Amino acid sequence: MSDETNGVASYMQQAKEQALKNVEHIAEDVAAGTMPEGKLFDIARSISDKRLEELTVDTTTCGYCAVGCRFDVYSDGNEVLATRPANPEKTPVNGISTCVKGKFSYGFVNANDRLTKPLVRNENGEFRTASWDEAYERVVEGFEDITDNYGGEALSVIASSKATNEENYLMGKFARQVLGTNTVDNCNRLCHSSTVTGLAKTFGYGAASVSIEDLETTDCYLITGSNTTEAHPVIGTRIKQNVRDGSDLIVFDPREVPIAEYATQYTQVNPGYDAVWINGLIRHIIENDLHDEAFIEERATGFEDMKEAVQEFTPERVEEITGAPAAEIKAAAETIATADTCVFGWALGITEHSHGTENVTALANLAAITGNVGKRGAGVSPFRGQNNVQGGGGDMGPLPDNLPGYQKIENDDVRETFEDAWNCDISADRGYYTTEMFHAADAGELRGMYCIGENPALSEPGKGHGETVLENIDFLVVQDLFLNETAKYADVVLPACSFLEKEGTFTNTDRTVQKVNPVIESRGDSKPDWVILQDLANRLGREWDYENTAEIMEEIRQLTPIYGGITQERVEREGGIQWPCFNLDHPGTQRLYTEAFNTEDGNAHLKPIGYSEPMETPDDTYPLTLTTGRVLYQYHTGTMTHRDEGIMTYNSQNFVEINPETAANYDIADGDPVCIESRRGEITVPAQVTDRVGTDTVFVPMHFAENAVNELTDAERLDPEAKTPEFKVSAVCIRPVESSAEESHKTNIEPASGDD
Ligand SMILES: Nc1nc2c(c(=O)[nH]1)N[C@H]1C(S)=C(S)[C@@H](COP(=O)(O)OP(=O)(O)OC[C@H]3O[C@@H](n4cnc5c(=O)[nH]c(N)nc54)[C@H](O)[C@@H]3O)O[C@H]1N2
Ligand SMILES: Nc1nc2c(c(=O)[nH]1)N[C@H]1C(S)=C(S)[C@@H](COP(=O)(O)OP(=O)(O)OC[C@H]3O[C@@H](n4cnc5c(=O)[nH]c(N)nc54)[C@H](O)[C@@H]3O)O[C@H]1N2
Ligand code: SF4
Ligand SMILES: [Mo]
Repeated sequence: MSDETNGVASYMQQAKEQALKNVEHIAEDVAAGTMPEGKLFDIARSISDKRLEELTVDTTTCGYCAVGCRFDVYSDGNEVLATRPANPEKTPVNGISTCVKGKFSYGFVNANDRLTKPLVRNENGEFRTASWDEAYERVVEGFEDITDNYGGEALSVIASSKATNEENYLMGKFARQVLGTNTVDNCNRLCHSSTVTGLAKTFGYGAASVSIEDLETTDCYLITGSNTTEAHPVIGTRIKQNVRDGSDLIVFDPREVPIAEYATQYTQVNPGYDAVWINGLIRHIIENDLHDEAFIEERATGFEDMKEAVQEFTPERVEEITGAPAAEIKAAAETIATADTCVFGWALGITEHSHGTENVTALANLAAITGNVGKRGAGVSPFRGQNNVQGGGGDMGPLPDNLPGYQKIENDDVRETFEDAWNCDISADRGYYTTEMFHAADAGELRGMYCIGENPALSEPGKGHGETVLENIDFLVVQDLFLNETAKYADVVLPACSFLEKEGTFTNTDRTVQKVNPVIESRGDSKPDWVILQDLANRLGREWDYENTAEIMEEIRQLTPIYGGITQERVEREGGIQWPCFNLDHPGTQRLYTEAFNTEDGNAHLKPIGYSEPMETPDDTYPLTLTTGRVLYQYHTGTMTHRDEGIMTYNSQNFVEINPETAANYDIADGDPVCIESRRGEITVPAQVTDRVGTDTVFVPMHFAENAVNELTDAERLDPEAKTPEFKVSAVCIRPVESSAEESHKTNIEPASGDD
């Protein structure tokens, strides 16, 4: 074995020992306790098979979630052989930590079915491989056909939050300049768009105000609707360490997710009533004079109206509606209001609702009235989702209503700036949001779609509806690593490079822009997204001549004030820069709102939030509430993680979490197949009987194409402002598969007693 191989093996051994002592975090637990040992030593062995001089080591940023871990990747140019902690100066967010996905989940890179050549349909409607030339010609014909007959506005682009900032900037530019449409959106719509709308109108920026440092040092956390240890593992670790050192952790969640096990207070709530209990906390704080009067006086407007709106939410009423005991409402309110500093952390349990914007606004109200914004250890911390949804999905402006840097499309000066820079007309009317695109296509208003690095056939609500639309749309181009479920409906499929094969930047959940570097060669004939976009733009009559992604970042910098000081060279040199960074001498902004909020008058705008409930509530026929989400080992629609053998050893099939009492009532045992039915459809999956969920709630993950949970969710129920779907609430009934639907409805009305 070479020294290098010994080094890797010994690192793996250290990780294992460390985890066995149970002092680090879940990722190490996984590395030691649950990853197949063979896998670890495969890596060591595969390195020993190589000659040391054939190996390369590069630092890059993880392409899974928005924590933004950086690490060194060892490769032979072809395969990812191992990842190891990088020089801490280059890893401002994660230090030496990573989770199981960043560490191991690279089986997808060289999967046999990785797309390596473009595909087009033959005369029989089947895919055949094609040259890039032919594929580009087909795309040009398809887009031009629609533009000629219906105008550019009949075309749409779904941009990819997996891709880099530079690529997403070009996706927005391509939609507006090349196709002539404002209908360009991305997965933020299914995710945190209600965070963006809620925070933009209260504090100004649709982003976390805090830094990782605040998350490590605060005296108190309110974490709600975030399965932090599974979805943002490295942040979960930081929180657990700080709690171990004495800070308070309050968790409100319908499921007792792993972070709740570390909580100083865990309160189980019914899904869909968050604004109610948050208002309850606010009321109790004001009632007991625990609010920060000086902060409100100096830095906020709207306090009186907001105070008036929360009056109805007495602890007793909150208990009745949400299931959270009145005493726990009071206790949480008092802990938060008396802590020196508090961080409010949330994710999709707050946002994926028909009133997600109201939930977020209520949280912003709570943060402001307790004076917990704009100081060290305090602030709002939405944990963003995809690796680059903050940057690529938001900051870069592939959005129907915003140009880069959240500059509003309806603002004449903004449009003029971009019309001059891009030499095109831009309509002042916003385009369709992703969730609206599918309805617009249904109505014949959208005729073509260019879907880049997203899998809406599985990830959009109401799977059946989404698939029908994709099947019927006149022209669909899919640009991806794989022939995913969406690509199956495409007219042309273009093979893209993954983050491991290209250069650019990602922006993580605390606004840190970090460098992405190619660590292996591109697969087959695949190309980076920015190269494909440039080739197509030029074939469609534009003159793009970017030689590299640094040049694209330079254009972004000129047009986007919050990125005004960001260059790739600076990002690489400084390890990471947090926006806003207004010019080349600006150091970046670790913490937002220290002096003023980003509103016209510089104040936080408190908003009155009244009663809200889900658009679909349980009834006799559908008596349970289904909530959906994630597990640690899997990622989204599985395109990447399902191709990793090690990952699949641990979690390879769908399941439904059912409370033991509920399971007993329906005569369901652990592992039994259970049919779950909603007004949209039904799926059958094995039961996982667990008291993690309450008796009226069931949970199914979103990661599996077979028996996909989005058969059950609804494309119609959307947040009125953000248009986020109500993924976290659907009324369902369940039955063991043997019984018929009719019997089950009977059972649901009068569940069999558990004592039988
Ligand atoms: N392993 C893994 N990590 C990921 C991803 C992945 O697919 N796999 N995806 C990434 C992406 S894009 C995103 S957006 C994030 C998502 O990160 P999370 O939002 O943490 O992930 P979810 O599993 O959707 O978890 C939602 C949480 O909300 C709770 N919840 C459900 N309904 C309600 C409710 O009505 N109210 C409240 N208060 N809570 C509720 C659930 O019990 C769960 O704890 O994860 C990112 N990280
Ligand atoms: N029921 C339910 N549904 C949900 C959710 C939920 O909680 N419950 N969550 C929603 C949320 S928050 C999200 S973010 C969405 C996620 O939904 P999607 O974004 O549709 O899911 P992914 O599986 O991440 O799809 C990303 C695609 O990009 C490809 N890809 C990866 N890297 C690149 C690249 O560099 N370039 C290109 N061109 N392609 C690339 C992958 O192969 C994959 O096909 O799902 C949403 N759907
Ligand atoms: S926590 Fe997120 S960014 Fe870090 S290694 Fe895991 S998936 Fe990657
Ligand atoms: Mo997401």
